[in-house]
Amino acid sequence: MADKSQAFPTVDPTIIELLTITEEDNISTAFSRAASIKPCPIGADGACCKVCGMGPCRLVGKTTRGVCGATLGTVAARNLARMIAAGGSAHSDHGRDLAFTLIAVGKGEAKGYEVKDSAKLREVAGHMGIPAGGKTTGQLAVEVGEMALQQFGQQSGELVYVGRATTKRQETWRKLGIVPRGIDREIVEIMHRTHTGVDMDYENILDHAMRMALGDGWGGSMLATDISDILFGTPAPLQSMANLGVLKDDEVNIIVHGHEPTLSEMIVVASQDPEMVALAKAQGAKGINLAGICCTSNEVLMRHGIPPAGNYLSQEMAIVTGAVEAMVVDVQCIMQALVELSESYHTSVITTSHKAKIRGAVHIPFDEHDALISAKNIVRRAIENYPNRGKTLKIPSDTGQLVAGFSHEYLNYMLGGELRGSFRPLNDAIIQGRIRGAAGVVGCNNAQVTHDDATLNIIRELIANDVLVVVTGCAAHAAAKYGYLAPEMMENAGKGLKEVCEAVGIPPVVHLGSCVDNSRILTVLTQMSTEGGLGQDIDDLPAVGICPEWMSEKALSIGTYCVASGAYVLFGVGSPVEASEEVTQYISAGWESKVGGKLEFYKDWRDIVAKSLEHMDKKRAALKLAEYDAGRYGASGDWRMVELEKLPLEEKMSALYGLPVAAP
Ligand code: MSK
Repeated sequence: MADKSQAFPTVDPTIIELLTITEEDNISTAFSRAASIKPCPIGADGACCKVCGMGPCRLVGKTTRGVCGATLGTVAARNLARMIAAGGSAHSDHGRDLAFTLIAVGKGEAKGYEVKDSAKLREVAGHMGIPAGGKTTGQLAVEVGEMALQQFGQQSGELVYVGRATTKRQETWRKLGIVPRGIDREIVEIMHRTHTGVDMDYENILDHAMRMALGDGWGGSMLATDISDILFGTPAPLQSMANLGVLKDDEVNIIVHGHEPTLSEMIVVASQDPEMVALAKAQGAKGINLAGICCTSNEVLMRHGIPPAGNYLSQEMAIVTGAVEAMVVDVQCIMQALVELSESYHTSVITTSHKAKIRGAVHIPFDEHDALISAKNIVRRAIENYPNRGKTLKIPSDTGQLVAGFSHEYLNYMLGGELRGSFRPLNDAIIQGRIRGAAGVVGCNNAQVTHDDATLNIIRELIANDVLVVVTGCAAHAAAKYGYLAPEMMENAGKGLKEVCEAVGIPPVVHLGSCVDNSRILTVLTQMSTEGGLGQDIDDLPAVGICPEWMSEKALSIGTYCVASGAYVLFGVGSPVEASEEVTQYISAGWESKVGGKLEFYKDWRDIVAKSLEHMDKKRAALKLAEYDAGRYGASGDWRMVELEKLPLEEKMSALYGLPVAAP
């Protein structure tokens, strides 16, 4: 699995700079540990069964069955299903906590929070079938929050958001019996089915994994996104910067890291509080600088422009700069190594969730009923740590300019206008061939492959081939660090895509948010399907989902719900079911025959690009669209206007409006 072809384990110059320091000082990092830990090939490929005490059974060589007789297909399917369940449970538990916060806000029991987007609250109430007429915002917030909570414990029927999928998609799910009944129920059922001696049919296990993952994508994650928008505001475009160069040498640097926006929203408020700023100045700092890592970073970037200091593999490096007073973590993607590393520096690692403690870290429990007080305690602790900084700081200078804050709602406004949101111009551009197709490039960093390398190569190649790219999670940070989210990146786009981006005013790589915000991609794809001209469902679209550097189990849940929703999904790094040919075939051709989407793994990013473009062209042909031609466009729009401006008036009017040119 390991990719040792590059001179450095990353292409990020800030990390290369800091790794020379950690290597000289013999400080352990994820990069050094990855170089010395050889992943177990049996576990990595899905051939190790440890669901009972008779094993672990390693199904390699002549051993084709476990002690109980489980086949390689059953073992690989069980392992994959459990990973998907763990990933989906993380997203969904995040959504559940937000539902509790929404109810508390509605009841006036969460001081400091408010409903920031009441229009979205009413829209979500509509999706849930809750009448909004005559109700106060508080009443509606409670009802929406309670309905959201009910979705987790529902035992029968269908999740209410299933109705947001296309009619055809809903029929497909019903025919296959994979409509999720309740978010928690499907997760529990995976754990039951994969207990020893229960489900031993790999197809049956994996089909249930789709059902469970749909409960994530069209349940827990979609609820998390919706409630975050209701409480903290639906994102709209804003500018910021990315990478470790956003840390300041003369300010108190606080990094928020993890996934949930509830705490980080209040840290934003606390860090701007005049009392806190005065306290920072009294300690000799010029102010308080907030930055982010991982998806908490995406949440505060999308709504406040708080700059990302980096993605998953940057978390230790931020501490190595010596300039971070506090790293405040909530849940998911936090390295245990942060605490030991912080002992070599002055950084205070502060855990805040009862679900995610690290031995040796400072724990300041966060209570959303008393949020600002918790947030101020955290910020105060960071400020008090400022005088403990070492004399030498190692803040790299690199930053990337970015535009973020695109939501499904905002894309509607940009494409269709404020009074009549529409995806028509996007669909038309795809139909004409100005845009060849669309790709979601999402997901993590993985220390077993070169950091950011595959993600950047894939994005660069796709936009050069006129593919509109949307990004989320750590892939979005990768894009941001190297300027891929800046409007200037249009210059690297194919001519057709460039014309559309110029006309609409979007960059060719559009940041849609955090991991749970992959649910925005489902909404976008569904609207493209129903807008007209591109078939009837997601599996008709010339679109793909790509996770170049997956690491987290959440990525597998995202990939699976996208497949079950009809998308072709391609992962990099390596396959967790590599050992089983039948499972590998089933999640590709087998799933495609049932739901139209398929899941495949390719170690080389070039294969991912080639397969993606091939798929888009195949879907274009099936839709009977014009064959994609890279040279067809690029002579209209601004360029055409420049040429037209040189013509005499009559000829110009003729060219523009077809008016006859008067005879000489
Ligand atoms: S943070 S799940 S490393 S994208 Fe959402 Fe990044 Fe993957 Fe965590």
